[in-house]
Amino acid sequence: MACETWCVSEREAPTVDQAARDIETMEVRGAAKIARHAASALGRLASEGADADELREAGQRLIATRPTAVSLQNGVRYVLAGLDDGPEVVEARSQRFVHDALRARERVARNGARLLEGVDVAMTHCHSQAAATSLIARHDREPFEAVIVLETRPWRQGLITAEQLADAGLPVEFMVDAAMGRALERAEVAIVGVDTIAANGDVVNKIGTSLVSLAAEEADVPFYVAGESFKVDPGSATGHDVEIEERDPAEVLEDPIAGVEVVNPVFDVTPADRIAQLALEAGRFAPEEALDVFERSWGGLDGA
Ligand code: RI2
Repeated sequence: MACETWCVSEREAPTVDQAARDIETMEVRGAAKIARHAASALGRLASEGADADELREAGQRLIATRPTAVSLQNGVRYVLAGLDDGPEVVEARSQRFVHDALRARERVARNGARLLEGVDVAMTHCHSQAAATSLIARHDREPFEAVIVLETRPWRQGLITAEQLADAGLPVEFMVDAAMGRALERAEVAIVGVDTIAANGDVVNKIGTSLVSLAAEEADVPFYVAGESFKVDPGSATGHDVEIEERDPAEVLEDPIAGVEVVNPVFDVTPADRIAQLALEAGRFAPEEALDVFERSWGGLDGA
């Protein structure tokens, strides 16, 4: 399978072991990209003649790599829904998932850009392709005066966003996370991506997102979320039902200090009532509508 179908890099689709390592180490990261990477690996395994048990086991191995982003589970489930029909169908579903996921991302960017119409200064947190491409699409039509990017400890994914936006010609200001209140004295909107949307519309995203939404509420600034609807988890009634991944303390503090326990939760929950609107591939919605959109767009996920 070549890059145009899965588009993580110029390489061939990864083996399951390689994909699992890439995702665990965050070599490949971002909720949508990890889903495409896992789906591609399953497609490759199917093309190599694996049987149903091997494919099921590979799916479990891939899902276990990162527990929070439901996109990963949804991608794997979508592909493996073809198991009873044989490996050719599994391979075809892998290609279809990657294709549809990439098309969804383009549509999210168009809808995200619409949310940002008329805004001079926007702000974002972490690195989300859905949020970044929304900002770029909006800037292409109507240039921003500034886009403020928060650093996003501990991995500093804000740097990836800053570079991506600057490469696309956007005027970027880079600030540490603790400056978010100050940034919101100028920013007219905040827009972020999402790892998981709960059934009630709560959003689980990179640690610090909930604080951004709270600061935005305090500053009377609309808080928007952009993402593909395969990030909806119908099994989580609220965001607090979603498992929050805790990663290696060394990501926060390289040299341990005796008597100090470092805790590294990497996601948090933003309640639906703090989210002005969601940009999904099907349009712009209230957060509570996301479950319906998921069922309409990815209904085959369960049954097939
Ligand atoms: P896209 C990322 O998680 C961030 O939390 C980001 O907002 C979210 O995935 C969605 O990213 P991580 O993999 O799918 O950096 O929009 O932990 O690219």
